[in-house]
Amino acid sequence: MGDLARLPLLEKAPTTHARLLAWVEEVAELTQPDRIHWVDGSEAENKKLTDELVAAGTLKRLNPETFPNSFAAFSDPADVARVEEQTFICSENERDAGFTNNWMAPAEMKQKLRGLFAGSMRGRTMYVIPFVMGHLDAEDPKFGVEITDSAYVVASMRIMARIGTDVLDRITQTDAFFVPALHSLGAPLEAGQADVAWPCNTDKWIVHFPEERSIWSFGSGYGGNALLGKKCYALRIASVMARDEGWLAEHMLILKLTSPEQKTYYVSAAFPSACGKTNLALLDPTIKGWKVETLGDDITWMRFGKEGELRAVNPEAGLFGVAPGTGWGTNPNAMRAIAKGNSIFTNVAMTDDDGVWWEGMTEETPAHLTDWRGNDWTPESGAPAAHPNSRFCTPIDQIDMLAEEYFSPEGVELSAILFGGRRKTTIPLVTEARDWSNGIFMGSTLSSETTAAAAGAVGVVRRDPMAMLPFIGYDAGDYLNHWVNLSAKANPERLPKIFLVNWFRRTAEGAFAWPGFGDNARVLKWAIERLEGKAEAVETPIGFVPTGASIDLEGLDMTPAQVEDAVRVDPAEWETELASIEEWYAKFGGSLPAALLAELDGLKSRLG
Ligand code: GTP
Ligand code: SPV
Ligand code: MN
Repeated sequence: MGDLARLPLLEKAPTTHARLLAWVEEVAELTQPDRIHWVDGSEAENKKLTDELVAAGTLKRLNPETFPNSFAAFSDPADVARVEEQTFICSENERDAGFTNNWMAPAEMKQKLRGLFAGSMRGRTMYVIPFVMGHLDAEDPKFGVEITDSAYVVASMRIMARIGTDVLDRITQTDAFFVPALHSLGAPLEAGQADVAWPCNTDKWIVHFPEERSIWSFGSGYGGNALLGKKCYALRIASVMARDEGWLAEHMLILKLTSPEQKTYYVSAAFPSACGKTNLALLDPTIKGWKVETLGDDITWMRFGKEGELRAVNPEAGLFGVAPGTGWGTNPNAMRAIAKGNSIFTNVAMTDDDGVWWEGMTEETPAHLTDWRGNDWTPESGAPAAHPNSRFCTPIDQIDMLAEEYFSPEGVELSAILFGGRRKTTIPLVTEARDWSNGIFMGSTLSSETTAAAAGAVGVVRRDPMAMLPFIGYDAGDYLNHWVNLSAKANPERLPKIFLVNWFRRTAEGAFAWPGFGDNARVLKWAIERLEGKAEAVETPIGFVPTGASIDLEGLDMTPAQVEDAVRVDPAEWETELASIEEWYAKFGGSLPAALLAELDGLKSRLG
């Protein structure tokens, strides 16, 4: 430790890990914080931090009777979502970032970032958060350390990931590799300068160095930009690790389904941001005898096991869910988890008794609220009271229907994978892929209307391969090749069946063609019955869709003819779709796997 005496800030460091100490020292020298705090993850520490955040005006304490130990935060109105335009993959070679990512040469980017981070923590505390994505007892635990100058980030990371002393001790004892994840709000405080409730910078940079496996995030306090264990590590950096190590890091939920015969099935599903993962993961089935439990709602790490089975784990410890649309009617399991407290809400509306509210939470709209911008709000106000991308951040173990397998580092064997998007037309409610390769094709051509989860236009249809468009940490063609090549490790008998779903199709009158939410259990039931060879289907050029009678409609005000409408494959719509898929595939410039090009040819000839 001799050398460290140079830097009094590091004298009390609770680790002897040389690389970690050197990095913390280097960052402190660059960013010039007033203090360094090593986060232990304890309750006492969390209380102190949240008390300080309340005093600073960043957090509002909610009514302890209705929302115990819970807080609301309100962001700068220009810092409400992920910023894809400012997200970079800085691989050594531009080719390795691929056409779906922004790229800049690493040396040039580092220089730019060093300029931005220089002195960026002045007047603030620099927090050092040791964390692990996945289980501490995993065979090969994936460690990270986030340095941040935001206590809101510390409090949120404590919910979303396993953090603190246990993790740091393991990093130290095993001299482990960790991903250095550096975050600054980019809002230094000069002597005497008053702070604001939500410090941030108009200049935002979310940068990944895949070869170095490091992350630099500047200027934003919003979840996906600032909680670096989540999208930056567990998807972008992890997807690169997964490419190199032979596994998959995916934007997927995991659920467990138990049939009336007490058979269990594990299903994962990839939908783009704000397209229904959390809601499906926490599904409350409307059909008798079927039970759903959850394992994860946003990120899944998958690998083929010793017997060629596909195993999945959730690397996260919390939910960072879209608030609007989450209600007692649509998602009671999420509501019950939230009601237990220990949550942080961001950009929701406040009720007059210090509770929170958002569109869709209750059937009745309160007569008066304070909206997410702090203004008086009534139902006549016109604009939504909560921001469309407002979020709840809640510990996953507060979910009553959490499957016990969540706690097992070995993960669960998947029986089915769903790919899904938000499309008003064209894409049927559900389509079963012809086989595994056809399923990968469905994933690779997945499309969805954009949502408020990312800054930019909403409602524009874009291709979003495996719902990973904003999260693939390398070349998208290489990523699809990786999916295809990994299949060689599979036991063909145990490959999951793949389905394409669309809860968002509209009728000619513009209404949702399918009720969604708890009724999605009826689609899951059909999928499971297909695995068991029990349910009927009709072959179409794009795959197998249910017959009107094969979907269980008991207790639902819907006819088999309406189901047929919801799964209709319209030749004119598919002519347009095929052209759009060909345009999409052309962007890969020859780097697509032959198996997927063959799938495209097959689709073309079947469509005639
Ligand atoms: P991220 O956390 O951004 O990755 O989103 P997500 O994929 O987990 O989406 P989430 O489940 O939070 O749903 C997003 C929005 O879609 C919410 O407003 C939901 O109410 C709505 N939604 C979810 N499932 C359904 C459904 O089956 N039908 C309809 N109509 N809307 C749904
Ligand atoms: C998403 O946008 O897909 C999210 C929210 O899950 S964030 O963590 O902000 O990316
Ligand atoms: Mn997500």
